Amino acid sequence: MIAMHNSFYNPDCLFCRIAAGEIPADIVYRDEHVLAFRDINPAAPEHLLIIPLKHIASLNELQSEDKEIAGHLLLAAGEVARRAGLYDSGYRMVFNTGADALQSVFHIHGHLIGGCRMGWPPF
Ligand code: IU
Repeated sequence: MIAMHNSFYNPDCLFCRIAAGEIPADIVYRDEHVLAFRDINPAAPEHLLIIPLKHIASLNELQSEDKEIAGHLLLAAGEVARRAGLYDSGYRMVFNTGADALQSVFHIHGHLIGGCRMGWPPF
């Protein structure tokens, strides 16, 4: 395969590699802008990650030119929740950003969690 080195795909990013099909994942949804797959270490009965196909490290790096991608990611949430059986019972979408939020993978991902009654606040 020809290595792609551009600002869209970062070969050192795990989630870029999942989006490119280089690393397997339990994919539940894909369209032209986003991909959703099950978290490998679920924190709830259902735990999915929705990511943009474009490499954007965190919400802090989101630019106004990414508006369509950002909107698309949120628009996809309802369909991802429906496919995971969470549409009617409810779910939570969280974007851990930076150190205090314990972000560990630096490619934007919305955690879509559900399948149980949750508490609030989360600390
Ligand atoms: P965080 O918000 O950056 O901490 O979330 C990263 C998530 O990515 C976390 O819930 C991990 O379980 C998940 N994950 C994954 O699904 N597959 C992997 O190979 C790795 C992490 I590494």
